[in-house]
Amino acid sequence: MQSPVSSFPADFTWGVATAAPQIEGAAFADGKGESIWDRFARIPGKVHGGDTLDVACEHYTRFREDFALMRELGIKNYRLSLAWPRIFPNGDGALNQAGLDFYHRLFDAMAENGITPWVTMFHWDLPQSLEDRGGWASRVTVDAFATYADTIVKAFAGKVKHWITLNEIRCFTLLAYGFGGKAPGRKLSAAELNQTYHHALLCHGHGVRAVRQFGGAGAQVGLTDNSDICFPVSETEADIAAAKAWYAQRNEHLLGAIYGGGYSDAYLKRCGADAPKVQAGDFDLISAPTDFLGLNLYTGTFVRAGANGQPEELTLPPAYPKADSPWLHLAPQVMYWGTRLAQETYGVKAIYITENGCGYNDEPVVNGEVLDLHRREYLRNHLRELERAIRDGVRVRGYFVWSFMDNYEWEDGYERRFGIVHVDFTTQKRTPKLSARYYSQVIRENRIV
Ligand code: GCO
Repeated sequence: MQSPVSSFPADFTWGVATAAPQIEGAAFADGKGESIWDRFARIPGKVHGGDTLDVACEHYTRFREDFALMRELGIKNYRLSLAWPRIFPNGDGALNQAGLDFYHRLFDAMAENGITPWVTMFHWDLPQSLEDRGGWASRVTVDAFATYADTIVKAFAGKVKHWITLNEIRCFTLLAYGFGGKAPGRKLSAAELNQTYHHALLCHGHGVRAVRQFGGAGAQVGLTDNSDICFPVSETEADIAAAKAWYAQRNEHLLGAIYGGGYSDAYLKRCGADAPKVQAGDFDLISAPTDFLGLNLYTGTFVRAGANGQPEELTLPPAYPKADSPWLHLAPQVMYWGTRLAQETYGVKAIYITENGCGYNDEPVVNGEVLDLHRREYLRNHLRELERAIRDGVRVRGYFVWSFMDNYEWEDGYERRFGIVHVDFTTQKRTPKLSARYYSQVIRENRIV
């Protein structure tokens, strides 16, 4: 029986994603400055096995091989990030031309393989020199980012038309300066932490401004956010209303501020004396229109209408299925609700799933194969929910798998593998997994197979 022709829009963008610090290696080559993750990884106990970014996937020298493999797999869109410390070793001040030259080589090699770059300006690898001057708690970082953004957009405007300003503000602020589990591993006061969010929003605004000023005709720009996502326990009116209320409140300080043109009264009331300090003109920058919203969707929270009419979060039972990443509970409906709530709450013009995938301490290569059926099923089930959202009118324009290849999974080091391509970190041999072959077919047929 012919399977139902479920298909995605004809111009749907299929891609894969990585990030400079997680794959490049060459952590100190050709003038690159130290990043906060280079420093943090060397603090005993912070990263699994003491793994550092020094070698990673050696993408710095193996990028031509990697792009040839992407072409073989039929991948035509690639989300990567630029390493700020490779271009400004101290974050500001002297420019390192060798850093710009490396990324020119990268974009040229992508073009030779028919691959369109989608470039994230910042993916957590803050130059250590800026951290030494206050990091995200200091407005010095905002001024430095403005110059960095101008520099890279001017340099690459002829080769890059799709820009993402920042990757996951929560991860480099709340998790890094609040809980302290990510670099630089600090624990600031509530007021200081709220100020890091504001500085991040300002940098997002500078990224948008730089693309509008120097990006050239047809350039597009947006933020990639790991919004707090929830889904109604049952798809009843009451539970859906509870989910909408929960979602709006939990994202009020980031997406709410950007799309709302400022902090809501409710948020400012909740912050009280710890509210961010805002300067005149800040929100003209922060809330400038963007072309799309990037969403990194992995999992979410179950919410229902509580007895008192307030949203009630439900705690997952210990046996609830999850990947090897302890936070990654398997809930494919995150793709439906994560996109639908964003569109209904903020009216976003277009949505790209800039990351979706699963981390496992994967199986070894056996007879030249890695039968990651768990990852294949994850992709298939999540794409089904994404397709449902599109059918229901959500303006989803593309999807990027996290990740093209196994790489440095931050504090989980190299043990946790998210790639559809296996990397042997001893030999650097790449082996497409079963999930890569599956994804190739999805791209080729533009439908869930
Ligand atoms: C993130 C980052 C990626 C991670 C991936 C798996 O979303 O945390 O963008 O760098 O590696 O999401 O955790």
